Amino acid sequence: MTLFEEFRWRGMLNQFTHPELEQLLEKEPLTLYCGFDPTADSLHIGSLLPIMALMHFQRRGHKPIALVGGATGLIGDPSFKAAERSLLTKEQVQINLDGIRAQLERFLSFDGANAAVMVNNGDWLCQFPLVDFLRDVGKHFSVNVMLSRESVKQRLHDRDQGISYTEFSYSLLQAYDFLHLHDAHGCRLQIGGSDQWGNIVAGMDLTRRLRQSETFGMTFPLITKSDGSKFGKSESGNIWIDAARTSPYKFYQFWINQADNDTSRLLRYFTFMSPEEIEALDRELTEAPEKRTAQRRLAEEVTRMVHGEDALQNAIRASQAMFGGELTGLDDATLEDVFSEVPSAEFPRATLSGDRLLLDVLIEAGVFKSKGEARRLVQNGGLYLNNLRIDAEDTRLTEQSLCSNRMAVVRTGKKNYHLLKFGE
Ligand code: 383
Repeated sequence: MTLFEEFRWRGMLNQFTHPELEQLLEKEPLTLYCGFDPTADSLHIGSLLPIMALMHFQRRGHKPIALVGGATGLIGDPSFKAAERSLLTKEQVQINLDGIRAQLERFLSFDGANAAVMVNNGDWLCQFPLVDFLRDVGKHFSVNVMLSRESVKQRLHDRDQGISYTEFSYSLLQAYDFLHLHDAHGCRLQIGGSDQWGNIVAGMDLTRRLRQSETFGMTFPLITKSDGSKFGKSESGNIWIDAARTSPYKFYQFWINQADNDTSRLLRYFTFMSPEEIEALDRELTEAPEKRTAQRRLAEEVTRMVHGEDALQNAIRASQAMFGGELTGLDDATLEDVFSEVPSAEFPRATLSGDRLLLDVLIEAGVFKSKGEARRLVQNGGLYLNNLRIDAEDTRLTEQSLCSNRMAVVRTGKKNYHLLKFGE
């Protein structure tokens, strides 16, 4: 299977500039790039598909360049954006850049024959003399062509929004990057989401004009939410790569909760599993959807790739916590995360001294209205502390009642949870 065939099978191919690219990629190693603007201090899963693509290229022996937009991040790409963005401060762009650079490094290999390269377009754009730029670069762009680009159409027709000269110039900067990487690294292909088509073609045109050199472009579909909308970095509901923004548990939950009819597509996009394996999971999805085998596998693969094996195992255990699973070994933060939606109550640490009856504390916490109600539940075997059944009505709370540093999890019946938190 050629790389193109694989991309096609995975549904990752949107548009490409030259049909001969398919054969070229089988013949010789090619240097290619994809750019990421530091508009936030973390990437989100909207950027994960181009990252997967870079990884596919690298696995096949091609050389990927990941570009971070230290310069373009100061301007803001208007492509398919409904409104002008507010400028980020230079300090913020630097912070964001450090964040996403560290994330990108995790996905690519920086040694070996086709080692990946990380570059920052601030290194060549920020010192570019303005008049030289207008003479040497700007002269090759037709405003007429730029005005006809699909990616800015909405902004030109919508008088309320409009577009500043700053954002309108963006595609010149990205176009110059392609030329620069062509010269400095022999880069011949730029990839990106379908929103990047106009910017990619602009760079190819510039390189053709100034170097008489043919370069290539390829785009991938934009990831859409189940309601059809785009995953943008500044829109709410983003799933971030940064564990501090989206915990590995929430990340894992996001994937495991995918609808049956989205899962086949997501397995193809976001895992490196073989067609045989994925087609076997497709069959599971139609024959035994209630098992959710495909979703579980999807969640495992992506969480492992993004957060590593330990975080994955923690997320799996955390996910079982809600279903009566073992709770020991989960830390305070994870428990807080898992039980963020259940009622909770806070008590001083002294409550664990051994003087207090569990049932009294649970009445105080609002779990039970009366002692009678509490006793009946214990007699019926329906009260659990840390998912272990409580058999004795006179059980006392002690330090051993905790399942992490300061939490205890109470369950009444099959799945009614309460979280008890104790002072440090
Ligand atoms: C900057 C300078 C270049 C080449 C590319 C860029 C960034 C590009 C852009 N990309 C998006 C971003 O950074 O704005 N102008 O948020 C997103 N990408 C990738 C992919 C995507 C695009 O980072 O479609 C989704 O993730 O291309 O929206 O020389």
